[in-house]
Amino acid sequence: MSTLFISDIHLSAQRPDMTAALVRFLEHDAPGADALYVLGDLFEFWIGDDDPNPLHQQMADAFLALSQQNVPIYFIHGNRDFLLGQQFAKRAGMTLLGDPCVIDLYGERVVLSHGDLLCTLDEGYQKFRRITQLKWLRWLFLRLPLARRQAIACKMRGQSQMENAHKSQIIMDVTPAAVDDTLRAHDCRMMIHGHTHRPAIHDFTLDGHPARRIVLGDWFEQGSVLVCRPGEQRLEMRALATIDPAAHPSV
Ligand code: OKV
Ligand code: MN
Repeated sequence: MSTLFISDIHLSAQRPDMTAALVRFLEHDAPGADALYVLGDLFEFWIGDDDPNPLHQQMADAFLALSQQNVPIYFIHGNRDFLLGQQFAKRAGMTLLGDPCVIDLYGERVVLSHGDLLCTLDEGYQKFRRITQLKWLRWLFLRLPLARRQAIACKMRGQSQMENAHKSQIIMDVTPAAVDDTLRAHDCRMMIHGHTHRPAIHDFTLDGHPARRIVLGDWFEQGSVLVCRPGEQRLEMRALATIDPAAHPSV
């Protein structure tokens, strides 16, 4: 009896080690779970479900195989893969959820989010989000030829990287008041999110009641998985590559 949560894998063709680690997780760790939740930024970028990137098909196959073993898979968009649509979700056997959303986790109300909405001090990012959330602009972007979308997206990523280099850690972390407000608004005492890449379990007090915020980690150095069982939540690590001794003979 366990429910699994992952986020911020940031899959791309540049990191086959992370792709391999996730596929291994989907094949060996996730079967038998009650559910798998992917809380955003599964992919490093996403410019439309019609992108013929072979990595997308590989991941759709891997997720679909898990869903066919009767593990329901839920996906919340991240700030990088917010354009991932119903077409890909269907191919991957995933159900798309809104951000934030509330689930019943073994009898406890838990609010799930990617976490970018909680970073209210990052004005540059929140402006980017407001613009790219505009329905008509998305509609327009998705109707551009793939090569145009690729060029625009590449330029936007380069620009964003330069901006983030000058932002402080505090600006890029969640605002405590936004966490409190979200918990209150959804009548929850527990939240699970990703985005900040600072895996931790934060226990605090909200309106006189014990509250818990669990932050998932990224998969750059090692895999990060939250394993939940009734009344228990554990953040676990997964090695990216198991070293094959045959490939590295000792002298
Ligand atoms: C994702 C981020 C690039 C951050 C563009 C409308 C517009 C969507 C888009 C293009 C970029 C996603 C889809 C990407 C996240 C970046 C840079 C910063 C902070 C438009 C709708 F405006 F051009 F019309 N995009 N891509 N960033 O490359 O995946 O999260 S992306
Ligand atoms: Mn993110």
